[in-house]
Order: sequence, then C-alpha cells, then structure tokens
Amino acid sequence: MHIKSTDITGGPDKDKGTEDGEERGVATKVRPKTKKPSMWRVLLMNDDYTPMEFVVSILMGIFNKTSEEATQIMLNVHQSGVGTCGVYTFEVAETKVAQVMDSAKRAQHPLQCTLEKA
Ligand code: TYC
Repeated sequence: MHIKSTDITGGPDKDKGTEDGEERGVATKVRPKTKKPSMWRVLLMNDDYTPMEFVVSILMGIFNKTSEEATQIMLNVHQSGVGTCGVYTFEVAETKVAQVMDSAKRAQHPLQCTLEKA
C-alpha cells in the first residue's frame, strides 16, 4: 500500500519517506485556524474646554506615551481637530476609549474619544 503524507503545515517534514524511496506517513500537524485581528484607530477630538495638561496626562496614562509624544499628539489634535492616540485590536481599543471617556467624565471635561477601523 502507498500512503502519501500531505504537508499541511508548509514546514519541513522529516518523517516523510523511507529508505527505499517509498513515501508514507500520516499528517500529524493541524494548521491552526487563526486570522489576523482587524485593527482599530483610537481618535481624540479637540474641544475648547479640556485643559491641555489633562489631555497630555490621558495620553501618558492610558496610551503609554512619553511626555514628549503626548504633547505632540495633544498639539496636533488642538490644531487640526482630531488625532490618533494609537492603533489596537478591537478589545484593547474599546477599553481605552471607555477609560478616556470615564476619566473625562469624572474630571467634568467634555473630551471626546472614538474608534474607527484602521
Ligand atoms: N483645545 C484645548 C484647549 O485649548 C486643548 C485640547 C487638546 C482639548 C486636545 C482636547 O483632544 C484635545 N484647552
């Protein structure tokens, strides 16, 4: 009987074949059924009331930016109206949006934060 192994992983298959050249074997690896997650952009909106220092502290505390990066992003949002805080998987992005909205609400600032597909 001639059992041909099927390379379903794309990787090297050292078990394939015998000394007399007969090919036999059984596929033992299963290709993991994974998909790259879609990525989401977290956006910060400008407004006339939220203090610049508060926005910088949000960018450092929630988005792990350095003081310099945070200041740059804040000024970009201040000047252009909107800016990107970061790009994340959906769960991470929506958690960060919720954290920003919660902090802004607690501090009684009108700061708005949303997400969009990257
Ligand atoms: N425009 C605000 C001010 O002049 C600062 C600000 C920056 C507000 C970025 C929100 O997302 C924002 N105090």
